[in-house]
Amino acid sequence: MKPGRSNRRRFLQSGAGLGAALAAGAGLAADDTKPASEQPAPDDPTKVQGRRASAYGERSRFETAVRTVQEHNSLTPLAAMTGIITPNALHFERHHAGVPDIDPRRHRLMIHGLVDRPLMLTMDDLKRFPAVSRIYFMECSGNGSRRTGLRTVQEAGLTSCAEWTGVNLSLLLREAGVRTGANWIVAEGSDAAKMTRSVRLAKAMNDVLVAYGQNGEALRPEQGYPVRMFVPGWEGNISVKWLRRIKVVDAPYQTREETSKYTDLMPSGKARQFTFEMDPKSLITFPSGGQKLQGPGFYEISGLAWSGRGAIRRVEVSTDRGLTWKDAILQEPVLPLAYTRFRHAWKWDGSEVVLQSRCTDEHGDTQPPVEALLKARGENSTYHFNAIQSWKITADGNVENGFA
Ligand SMILES: Nc1nc2c(c(=O)[nH]1)N[C@H]1C(S)=C(S)[C@@H](COP(=O)(O)O)O[C@H]1N2
Ligand SMILES: [Mo]
Repeated sequence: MKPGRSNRRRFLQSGAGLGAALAAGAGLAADDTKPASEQPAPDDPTKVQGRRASAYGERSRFETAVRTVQEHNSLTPLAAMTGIITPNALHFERHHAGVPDIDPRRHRLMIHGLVDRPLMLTMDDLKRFPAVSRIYFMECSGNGSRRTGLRTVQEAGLTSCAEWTGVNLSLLLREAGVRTGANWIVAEGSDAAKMTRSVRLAKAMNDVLVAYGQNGEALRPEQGYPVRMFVPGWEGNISVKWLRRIKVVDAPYQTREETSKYTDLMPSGKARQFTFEMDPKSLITFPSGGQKLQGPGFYEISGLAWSGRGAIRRVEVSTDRGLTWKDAILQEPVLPLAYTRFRHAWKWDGSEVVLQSRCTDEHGDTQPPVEALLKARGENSTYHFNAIQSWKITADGNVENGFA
């Protein structure tokens, strides 16, 4: 028999199972004490007029994935994501002083310092410049730094990927006229944290965006409405939200966020500073911690890979705790500094296994095993944790932290 046919038969069998499940839910009576959103769906949707169009859309009431909200941040539910784009309502958040409430009509972006023509831009001014849209991941440098592994992939959800729209910072800097002697810029936010970070001029002139659009609509307030700086591939902290000022300067400003925070104390006792680029990282999102496999058989292992230095070239998957590795399929598009979705066909034999993924970027940089990373970085550094993650699947199908 052709493999295609046996697959088809298997799908038909599971289809029959699905039908049975639907039938079991059939005949649920409407309950007048509950709002419409809690009523059972009609047994036969072809027999009832659907609801009316709505002014601003919402997902199906049966979809329940949400961000994990913590004190100063929220985590994207990576296991529920399809493809490479994070919907705006589920983009991770990291706020040092909450989400400010900003009226875009009163917001200004000032560009000054070592420039010939200082600028004071309204949002309307900004939107008159030629715009660009590009897809980029973002990751907080503190993401997934639990050295003893993850219980769920959402614990490493301080990362998301979106299409960002705005003006190339290089264009604004050319408009202002950068003077000789300028080597860095300093960007400042208008939240109560007044987040301030220094960026090398070379990067600012290369691919940094002054972004006001996110996945086809205005930035969400959580992501920096009405305008943020977006620094592709670099640690999330540097993408200053609620951007109000860019000063062109000769040297970095040594702000709190680049001295006491966002530096990595190494075993030598010296700290690494300005560790801007995010290292290559991958996460298997299915199967992942907290999920349960319904018995042996075919599964598509799937996950996300990214690198702050360029495009992902290869993702390997191991189903035997790193003894052997196989190349996963990279789902198009494979874009630089964006998520790459990988997929790997796998047949689970029902025995206890440990799944791992390892990505390599276009420069040949790859992910280290946890032990190697800890040896190199020591005990005091927690940022930029990109070690290989492990998921253990127990014989009864439970997916757990595979750290050993
Ligand atoms: N003004 C301002 N910008 C900021 C922050 C902040 O608290 N204030 N947090 C930073 C950090 S630590 C990260 S990881 C990213 C998070 O961006 P997001 O909330 O859009 O995911 O924004 C950065 N930009
Ligand atoms: Mo961050």
